[in-house]
Amino acid sequence: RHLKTMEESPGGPSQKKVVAVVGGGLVGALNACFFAKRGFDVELFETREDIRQAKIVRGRSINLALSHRGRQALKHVGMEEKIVSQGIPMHARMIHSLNGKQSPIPYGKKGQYILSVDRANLNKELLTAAETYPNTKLNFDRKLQDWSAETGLMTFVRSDGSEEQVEADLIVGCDGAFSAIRKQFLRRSRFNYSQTYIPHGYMELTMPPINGEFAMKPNYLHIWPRNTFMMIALPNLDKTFTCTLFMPFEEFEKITTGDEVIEFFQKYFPDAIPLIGVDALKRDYFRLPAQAMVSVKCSPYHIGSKCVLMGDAAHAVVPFYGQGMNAGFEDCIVFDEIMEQFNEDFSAVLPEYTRVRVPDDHAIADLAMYNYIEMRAHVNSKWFLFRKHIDNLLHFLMPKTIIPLYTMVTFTRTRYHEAVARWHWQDRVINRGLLFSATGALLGGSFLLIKNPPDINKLLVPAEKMWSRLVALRTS
Ligand code: FAD
Ligand code: EGU
Repeated sequence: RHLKTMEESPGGPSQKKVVAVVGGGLVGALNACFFAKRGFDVELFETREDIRQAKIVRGRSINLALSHRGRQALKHVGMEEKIVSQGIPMHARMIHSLNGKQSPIPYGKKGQYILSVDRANLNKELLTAAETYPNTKLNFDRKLQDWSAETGLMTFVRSDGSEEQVEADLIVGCDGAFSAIRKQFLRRSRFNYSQTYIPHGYMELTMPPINGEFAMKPNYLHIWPRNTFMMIALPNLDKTFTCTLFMPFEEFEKITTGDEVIEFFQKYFPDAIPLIGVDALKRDYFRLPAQAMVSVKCSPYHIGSKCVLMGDAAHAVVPFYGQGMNAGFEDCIVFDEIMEQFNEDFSAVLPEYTRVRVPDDHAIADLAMYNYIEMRAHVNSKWFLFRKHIDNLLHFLMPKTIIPLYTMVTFTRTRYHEAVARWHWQDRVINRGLLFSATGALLGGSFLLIKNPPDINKLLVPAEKMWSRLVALRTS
């Protein structure tokens, strides 16, 4: 089948419209399934060669945490079971302290877990699923160079330098954080756009299996929280772990020799050295430069009834909530629900999509950035454990009133902006509770002290001790 243009498909009553999905990454491939399921003629365009045929795939991050929102989207196109069966459940985080101690903190109740999934595998499965619809065509080696918001005409270039012009009824921009589709939005009036690079970069390192088994406990998201420095490890199906080291670029640049790498790991992640291997660590650290992380917010997400942005093209978030892909997948459900509601009338669907989705995507972008700042500022392993235990305790005491923020984000489809609002509300409830208890304690304590005054010297020493303990908690 060749590419349809407007002239060739006059759009009679039985003629379905042509939807061009630009970008065949995670969100583009999933979106192709959503539109194909609705019966549209779907044309997907992707810069790269077909990753299912490519020998080496070098993309961003090898594995991802898939949670409820992402799973729900997969379920809509009948892909949930397949993907889940190829993922590794992570029931808890495993916090690695500097002294090598490991402490698990469950994500929730017994059945609540997130999954570690292989990005390349997920992408391949979604492309294959899209291709099984007879009304979908995948076009690889097609890089969108430019398009016109006036005519809707897109220009693609191929690796041999040839150009191709394509027209569609709807253009869906799923071409990632540096979206070429978005460029035309930027030229228009009343388009809001912000982009922020954070000072941190990331680098991926591998922990191979030991005697054919995982080097660490597999069903956990392993975390080494060290304030400015942080490492996270997710399990892979081949029994390796992929470790992601997060650190300011200027710190990456300070390390220039293999010995300095080992010295650095000795200081901050000593327990990881034998698991990665001294030689592998020295080699892999210099294999690729550290990668940048960007946060992008914009609005509106659409131009007329012609074009809409989804996934990272609409909202790149920093990876400190494990929600980038999950939010992009949820975009697809939200769009689909609005398509249902407005009878697939693009001129009504697109503005409604912007109206509904922008506040939620902006909320998750803000949350991820907030968590980045919070972790960098003062999250060491003790503080992380302490905070999560407090969260869990309050939830245990008042299960209906206090729900941890990450629970709403990770295990429900509570709209992101509502989760944030609820979180602020809960904070006020907790603070009032604390104020109330403190007032009670103060009044009660004063009463007791007046009744039987203690020896002041006995009190001072414990108070000093308590202070040094609190300081240790914040800084060690
Ligand atoms: P992309 O995956 O970037 O895909 C865009 C596609 O468009 C690519 O295939 C690209 O080749 C193609 N393309 C680009 N330009 C053009 C063009 N001009 N013409 C045609 N095609 C084009 N998210 C989670 O949910 N959980 C996690 O645990 C998680 N961890 C992460 C860890 C790190 C270190 C990073 C950086 C991100 C993480 N994310 C995570 C976020 C996640 O990777 C992204 O949100 C997700 O990949 C977005 O998918 P996408 O399809 O919108 O964009
Ligand atoms: C970062 C990089 C722990 C994969 C945020 C938690 C992440 C992931 C957390 C990466 C953290 C941070 C949450 C999940 C997840 C936690 C979460 C972060 C997956 C608040 C492949 N984060 N990530 N929060 O709660 O909600 O365990 O690269 F260290 S999964 Cl930064 Cl749930």
